[in-house]
Amino acid sequence: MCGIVGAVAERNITAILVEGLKRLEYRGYDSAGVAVYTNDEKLERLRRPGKVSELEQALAEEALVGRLGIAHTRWATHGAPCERNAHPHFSGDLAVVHNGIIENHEALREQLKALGYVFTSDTDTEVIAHLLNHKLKDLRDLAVALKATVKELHGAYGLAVISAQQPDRLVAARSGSPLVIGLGLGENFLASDQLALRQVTDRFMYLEEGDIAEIRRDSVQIWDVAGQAVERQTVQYSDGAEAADKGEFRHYMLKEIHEQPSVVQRTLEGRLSQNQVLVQAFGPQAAELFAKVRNVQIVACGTSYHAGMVARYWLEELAGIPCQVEVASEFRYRKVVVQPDTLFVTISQSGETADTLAALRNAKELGFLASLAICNVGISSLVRESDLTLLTQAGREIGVASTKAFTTQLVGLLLLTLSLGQVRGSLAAGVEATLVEELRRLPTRLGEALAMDSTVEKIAELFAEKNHTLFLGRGAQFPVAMEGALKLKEISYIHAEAYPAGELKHGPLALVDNDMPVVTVAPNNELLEKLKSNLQEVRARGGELIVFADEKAGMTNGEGTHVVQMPHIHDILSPILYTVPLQLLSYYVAVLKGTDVDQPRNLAKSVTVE
Ligand code: HGA
Repeated sequence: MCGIVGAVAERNITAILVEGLKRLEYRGYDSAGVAVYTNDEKLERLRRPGKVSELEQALAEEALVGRLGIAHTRWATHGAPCERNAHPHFSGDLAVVHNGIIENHEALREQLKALGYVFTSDTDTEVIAHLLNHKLKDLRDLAVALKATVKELHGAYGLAVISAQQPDRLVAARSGSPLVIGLGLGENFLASDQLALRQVTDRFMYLEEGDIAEIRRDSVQIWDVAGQAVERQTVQYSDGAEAADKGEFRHYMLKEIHEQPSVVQRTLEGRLSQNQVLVQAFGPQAAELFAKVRNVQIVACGTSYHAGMVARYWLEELAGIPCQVEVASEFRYRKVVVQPDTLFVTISQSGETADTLAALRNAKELGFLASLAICNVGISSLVRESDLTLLTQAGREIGVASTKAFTTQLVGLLLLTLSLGQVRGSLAAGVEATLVEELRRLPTRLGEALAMDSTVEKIAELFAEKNHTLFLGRGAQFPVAMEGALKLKEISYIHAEAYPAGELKHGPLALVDNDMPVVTVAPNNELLEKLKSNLQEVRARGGELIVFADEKAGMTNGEGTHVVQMPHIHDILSPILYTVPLQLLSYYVAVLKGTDVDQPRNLAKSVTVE
């Protein structure tokens, strides 16, 4: 996703802007640009496709020196990645950088053309520049004109604007795409992520949804969505409060489990409109390609494979698209028959997973319609080599056992499902709007699930002396059970197996006795009654049950049955929520067993060998 950096100061700000862009490089981008109000009192810009280092090289040859500027790394959604489409976009003597998607850009473009504006890019962003320019003619003040402009924008945006007419300020607007103001002494900054500004300040003010800000060298003024002047709290970071710090947590894994509400929120940012998923979030070609998709083939390894298995239930149920999921190490060596118009989807945290990458390379020879990577690292091989990308925003994951990467992958896959359903017209009316609303509430639900931390810690004691465990789930909870079993194996070294609950009597029931705890996830769906019968089968054989059940499922503690009540959630999103207690369970069992939680034996974080 793209990055924004801005500065208003007494000193030359170009190097600060470039350094800020470099710090955002890890998010992935395809071009970079900077606009500066120079000491010659002119608004000038430089843009380059490719890396920030290429922009830096261009600046070394053609210096832009000034005290006010904005800069951007673009990840194209509208228009190819090239210099002409790179930000900043100009209209007269104002410059705009934008993160997000303007859905009504076509209608606005027509209106603005009729007013005589000439477009020089294919981006949705350029309409913002011209619309603002138009509003400024009457309204004169940059912040006032920006307020009027955003009223006409549908979609998601984080915006930064400068103008040669008012060169003492930069103005910004946030809706669906984050922005933070960095506070300095006699200078102030703006960025889409505070990481970009850590070299110049440790004091930050986060803009809230709908906020407009006017940032001058020695003042910051903010108006909320209703146009009221507001104060936003200043947050000070002490040194060492970086992502690579465990903070208050004993292990990275626990910290990363607890980060899930915020990283899920970040993964959604800029990708939802009022009631729809913004399809272009997958890339400029996404809408056109998605319209042709008739099948989906997902290929991944380990935890990412489990995410793919959940997605299969979603894609077939919601989008009506047949979907196959396979582990990459099998897929790459198999003679595969490819159905016409199949989208090839890879999932990988690092984007360097050797088997997944090899499968993608093979797939290019096999006649797939297009390839899509769901990945956490924007500069990875998988992203570079795929036609379309959705970057999860999990941030750096240090614990070897994946947690926040998994839940953000699930969010990405649900966005994919809704996008495919939307473009192909196969989603039932109202379903997308409901699920978009539920996705917005998901970070809060995840917070509620995390509040059960100490309950799960107690339950973990049941496992301390055990050597084997069964995980059961039905429907989309079956892959969740698989992921729960994998987590327990990875970090506690307890043997764990996952089964679809209906398979119990076809074999694994023979293993059940009072030495084999059985873990089950039980959302309140149409499979609940069937699941309850399966649990009776376990109890009848003396098996101890640990059930994570919807608060409305009517399940209570009994002899040998430990029920943990989960907050109620829409059935489609339940795999994401029910993952959390299983992560906590494996974590606390591992702590009790005294294993090396963050670096379990024999495992590596990024599996770059076959
Ligand atoms: N829609 C704009 C900005 C894209 C963006 O936010 N990417 O993450 C464009 O295509 O230029």
